Amino acid sequence: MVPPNDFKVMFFWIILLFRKLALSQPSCLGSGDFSKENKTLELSIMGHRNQSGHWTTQFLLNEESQQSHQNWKLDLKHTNNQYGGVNSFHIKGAVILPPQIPHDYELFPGIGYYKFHYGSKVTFQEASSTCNREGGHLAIINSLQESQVIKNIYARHSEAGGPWSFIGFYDQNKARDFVTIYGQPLKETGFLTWHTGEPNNWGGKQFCGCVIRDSGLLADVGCEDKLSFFCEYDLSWGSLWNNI
Ligand SMILES: [Ca+2]
Repeated sequence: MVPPNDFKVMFFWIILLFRKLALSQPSCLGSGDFSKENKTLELSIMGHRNQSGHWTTQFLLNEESQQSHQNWKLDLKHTNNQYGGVNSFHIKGAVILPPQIPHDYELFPGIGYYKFHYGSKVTFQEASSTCNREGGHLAIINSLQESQVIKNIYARHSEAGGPWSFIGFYDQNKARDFVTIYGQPLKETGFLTWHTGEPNNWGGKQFCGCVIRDSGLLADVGCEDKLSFFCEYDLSWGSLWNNI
């Protein structure tokens, strides 16, 4: 069948195929740590206009891996803009598969899973990498309740843990604008209570974040200091959306 002259069909497709996809850690921390797994991603997009003049764009995402797909999360956002006489329709989406829950993280219902690394002292980057290897991330405090959890865990190991422990925020631009390891301004996390006199940028080189044992409150410390640290396995992983 020959389509009529005014019936134009456009067809295009894109397939993106990644094998042994490397899942990077937050780029804001430099090279970070990489975990490798066999994973295949396919994305196909097809657009056409039918005989009644309706444009249809269909897209299909297929993801295969050995990872469990339980508790996956789908986020879709769309916008419709007009600028300079050009109309644009924009769709942004994310499929989030949480890592396996680390077996040695302690659950505090409604708040999160945590592990306190108090036995060995490492730098901020090493602490972040260790948390990532375990399937978690450096802890981010989002509420007073969560700060109390951190403080209570700390109290169990107060001597071994030392007076300061890294958590997941830092001075991104060395301009006193602290953000989480995911780039969220610290003032938007839901908990921003500094220890008395902090942040003081002692010695002019305190660009990473910590929690203080005795108060459970926040302070700045040197990124190359060697400290204990708190890892967290987030219940929602909702903050990952900010990376899209
Ligand atoms: Ca300080």
